[in-house]
Amino acid sequence: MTREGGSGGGMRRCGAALRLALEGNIAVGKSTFMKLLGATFPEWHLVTEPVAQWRKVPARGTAQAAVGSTNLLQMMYQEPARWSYTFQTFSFMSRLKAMLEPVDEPETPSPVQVFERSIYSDRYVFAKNLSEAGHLQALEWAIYQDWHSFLLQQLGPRVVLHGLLYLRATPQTCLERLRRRARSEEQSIQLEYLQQLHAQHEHWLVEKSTEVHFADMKHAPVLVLDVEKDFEHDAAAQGGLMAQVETFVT
Ligand code: DGT
Repeated sequence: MTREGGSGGGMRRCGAALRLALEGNIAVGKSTFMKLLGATFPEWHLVTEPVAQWRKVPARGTAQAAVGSTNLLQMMYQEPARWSYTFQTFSFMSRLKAMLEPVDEPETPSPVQVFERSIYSDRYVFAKNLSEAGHLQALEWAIYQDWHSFLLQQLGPRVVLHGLLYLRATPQTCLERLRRRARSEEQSIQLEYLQQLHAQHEHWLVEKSTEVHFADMKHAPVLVLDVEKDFEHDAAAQGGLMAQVETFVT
C-alpha cells in the first residue's frame, strides 16, 4: 500500500463529507469492493457507476424508439470510431449528475461519500486513451477537453474529490475476471485494451505524469490497493483492505 500526496489525518474538510472516488481497470473488482465498503462502513454513502444507463439509453425520438432503448455501451465497442465521442459525453454527464445530486439528509450527514469512478477517469483514463488509439478524432478530443475544463472550472468546489482509491491488479488478472463475468458487450475486449487502460491509470494515479487541468485535483491523495489476489472470498484480505481504507480517511 502506498499513500501519496496527503498527510495523515488532513483529509476531512470543515464538517462536510469526505468525497472519494474508486478507480481501477475494467473488471478489477470495483463493484465487489463497493459492496465490501457498504458492509464495513454502513454509515457511508456509496454511489455505484451508472453502467446500466449506458446499456439502456432511452430512445425517445430516434429510429430505435420502437424498441424502447439503445445499448450505447455495445455500440461503442462495436464501432469505436463512430460512437466514442457520443459515449464520453453521455458517461461524463451521468457521472457529473451523480456527483451533483444531493445525497444526505441534513440531520444525518454521511461522513464519507464514495463514487465508483469519476469525471476524472472519464477524461484521464478513457477519453485520453480513445484519443491516443485514434477512436476520438483530434477535433473531438479538443472539444471534449474544452468543455470538460470549462465545466469543472465553473463548478469548482462541487466537483472536488478529497482522495482517490485505486484498485490495482495486472491487466492479465483483469482479463481473467472479465472473461469469468462474461458481460455480453465486452466479448471483443482484448488484453491490449486492458494494458492501455492500466497504463493510463498508472500515469495518472501513480507516476503523476498525466497533466490534470483542474488545480484542486492536481494533488488529490491516492491510496493504491493491491487486489492482484482475489479478495472476494478471502476474509483476511478483505480485513486488510478495509483497514487501509480506514487509515486513509482518518
Ligand atoms: P468492476 O466492478 O471493477 O468489474 O468494474 P466494471 O468493469 O463493472 O466497471 P467499469 O467502470 O470498469 O466499466 C464498465 C464498462 O463500461 C466496461 O466495459 C468499461 C466501460 N467504460 C466505463 N467507463 C467508460 C468510459 O468512460 N469510456 C469508455 N469508452 N468505456 C467505459
